[in-house]
Amino acid sequence: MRNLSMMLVPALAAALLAIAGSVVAAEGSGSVPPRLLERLKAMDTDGDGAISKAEFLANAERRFQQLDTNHDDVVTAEELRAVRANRLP
Ligand SMILES: [Ca+2]
Repeated sequence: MRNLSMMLVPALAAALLAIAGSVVAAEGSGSVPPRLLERLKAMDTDGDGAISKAEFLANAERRFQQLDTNHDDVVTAEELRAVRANRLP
């Protein structure tokens, strides 16, 4: 469960940014790291400049499916380590 909490931190940060203002507004502030901004833009699938609950949940589902490599509907520490090990620096 501890590892799942680590995964949720970036997702919650993205949700809070979406609630605080639109993606466009965040881009103009200069305070959002470019990588996070790109992730927010990718979540905004309808391109309206904001992340709806449906867009947020769809992104979370995609991320979960990517992490759950054996598709047993559970993400284990081993699966998280494998994903991290395969990331490029
Ligand atoms: Ca949107």
